[in-house]
Amino acid sequence: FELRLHEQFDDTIARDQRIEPRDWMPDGYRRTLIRQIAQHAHSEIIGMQPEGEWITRAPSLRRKAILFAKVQDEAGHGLYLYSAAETLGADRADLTQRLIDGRQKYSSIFNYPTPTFADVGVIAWLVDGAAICNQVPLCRSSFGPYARAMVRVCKEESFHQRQGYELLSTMMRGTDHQRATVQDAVDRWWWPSLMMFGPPDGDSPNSEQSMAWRIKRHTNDELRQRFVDMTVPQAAALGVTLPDPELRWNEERGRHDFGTPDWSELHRVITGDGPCNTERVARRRAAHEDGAWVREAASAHAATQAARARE
Ligand code: FAQ
Repeated sequence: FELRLHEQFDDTIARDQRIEPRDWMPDGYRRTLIRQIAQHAHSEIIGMQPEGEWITRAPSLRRKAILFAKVQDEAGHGLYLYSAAETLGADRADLTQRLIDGRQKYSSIFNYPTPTFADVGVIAWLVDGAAICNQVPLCRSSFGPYARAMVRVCKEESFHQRQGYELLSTMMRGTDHQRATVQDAVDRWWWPSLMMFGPPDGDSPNSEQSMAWRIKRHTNDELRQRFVDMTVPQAAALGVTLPDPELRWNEERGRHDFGTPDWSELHRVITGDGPCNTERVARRRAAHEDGAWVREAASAHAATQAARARE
């Protein structure tokens, strides 16, 4: 019987149709999805911190309102993603506990500091830009709830990216100091943004199986290349330099050649030793502990409501 179910699953994948929560699926498929979706959700939630630090210091009410809305969108993305993980049988409280105990990962990119307001613009331009490159193909991911969550997330991230570009183009039309601040931020974020796509294909243990299951649609290196090709003309239009002496157009390939990120840095950041790992997780843990009374009150209220409904 299980063999028949497995055949049905393989057939659904081969016909490029969606697997839904009610459908039978191999344990490995479920585990891989819970891992990726949980890491993705954690990234959105931890990702509120680097930019969130600028909400009280944004230089105008307009910039403050925009930043508030962006950070709030990220909270929303985290919540859709935790809901998608719940459809696979994961428990949200358990996922949060795993994050704050350091047993589950989140994106390396959010372990870098944001010392200037230009970082806010560069995160939106490069980090949201990389997120869009990575996530647009996930709208066709084989698991229905994940793919559908990605549609709205990508739309909102397109707004984020454009506002970042607009912020940076305003600063680039400003003073020499503002231009230098933008360039400095680009220099710091460029390589970490390339690392967001994950290790190189030869070193990516999950890619082959995730591609076969059509969870992932492209390899890490394919998406990294796509991001470079998309970003180079945008950098030129802004008037900033990307800090890679090997970056050049390759006429034959019809793509850009670029240098190799420092993979030992990615490894260090993923394993907890990035510039802000301790601070980010400590802050998430403190927020979780500070919110305990809200969860208790909400559960007590729900229990009272349920008891009333039974009366
Ligand atoms: N950071 O075999 P692979 C955002 C881990 S966007 C940390 O290649 P896979 C929006 C990987 O999980 C950021 N860990 O793995 C936003 C695996 O770990 P495990 C989030 C990384 O899954 C913008 C191991 O290394 N986006 O939040 C990283 O096939 C602005 C081996 O790697 C997503 O999560 C990394 N960079 O490919 C928010 C997108 N790279 O558990 C706020 C969905 C790899 O086996 C502000 N995820 N690892 O020990 C994916 O597309 C994939 O999971 C990849 C990794 C491409 C990230």
